[in-house]
Amino acid sequence: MFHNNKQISKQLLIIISLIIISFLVGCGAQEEKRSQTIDDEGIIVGFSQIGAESAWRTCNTRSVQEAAAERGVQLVYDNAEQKQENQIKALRSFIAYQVDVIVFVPIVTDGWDNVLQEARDAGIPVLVTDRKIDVADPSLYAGFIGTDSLKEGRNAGLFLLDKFKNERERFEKTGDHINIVELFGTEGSSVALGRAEGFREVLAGHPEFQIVYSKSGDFLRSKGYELAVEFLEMHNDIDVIYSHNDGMTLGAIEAMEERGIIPGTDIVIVTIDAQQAAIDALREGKVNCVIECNPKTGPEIIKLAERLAAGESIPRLQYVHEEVFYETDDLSLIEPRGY
Ligand code: GZL
Ligand code: ZN
Repeated sequence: MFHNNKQISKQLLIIISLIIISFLVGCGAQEEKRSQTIDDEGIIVGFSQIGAESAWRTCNTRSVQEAAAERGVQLVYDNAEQKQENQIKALRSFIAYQVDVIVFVPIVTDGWDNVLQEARDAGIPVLVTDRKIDVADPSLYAGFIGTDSLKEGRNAGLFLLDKFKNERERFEKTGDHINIVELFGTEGSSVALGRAEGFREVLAGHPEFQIVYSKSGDFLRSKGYELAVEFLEMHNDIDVIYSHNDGMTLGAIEAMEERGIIPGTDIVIVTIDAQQAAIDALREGKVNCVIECNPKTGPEIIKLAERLAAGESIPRLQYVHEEVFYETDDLSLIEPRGY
């Protein structure tokens, strides 16, 4: 009897171990299949976008979405509706979801250290795009790709130096300044800070220029209109409007025209982004200089994300190509802008 029992338990042991082995092998195969399907389906990228505050922004979002679709990259997109706390929540959800790469447009420069530390602890590389960040440990993100806002600001200043090159003597005789209004972008954003800094740097050696009004319109057309109503009440001797984006410029033009002020003639206007409506205004003589800020960075961004997902390193700092359009150019040569 005992012998039989022993025999049965031996057979039973063999059967159970066969079941366990087949399960493990199956599971392994299962594991293999799952990683196979991820490879087939492409990498997963968490994309945290600021919002949809301007034509530039919506074009930038479209560019990333289209590039991801073309490359078979799964994009988990979040629109933060202009709130940093929403971006931080989005990054945390990407970490929980274990995306392969995080791509984000930091609305402002500060406040990202903790969440980027969490991404690093989770082993998820981070690509910063469009706007820059200030973090104590720069190794918390892999690199930046975007536009050079300092250069955009300098180009705005250089245009004014040329436009008003004969005004220096008048100023020295009469002390009568060239009065500038600045429509500032989002407070604390690297692009507004860069555009302001580059502009002031170029005008520094030219006391004939003075900035008599500078306020944030948050890159919004509606706020550009409101600020124009205010500064046109406050000043009747404005010579220039320097606007950090076309959206705010278009709002200001509306307020000027309501008051019979001729944009581009009574007041010189320099604006940044180069969305179609600004090029149209340049052609109509309503603005005098349009500085391009290139939103179509999607293909570059996705390629960099794929390199990060493959464990490669990427350039720390990458600027995309940008033009400047002047009233004196042959404006018929400008291609349709697509935003
Ligand atoms: C610039 C980008 C700015 C645009 C605005 O790189 O961050 O934000 O100039 C947009 O139109 O809202
Ligand atoms: Zn000068």
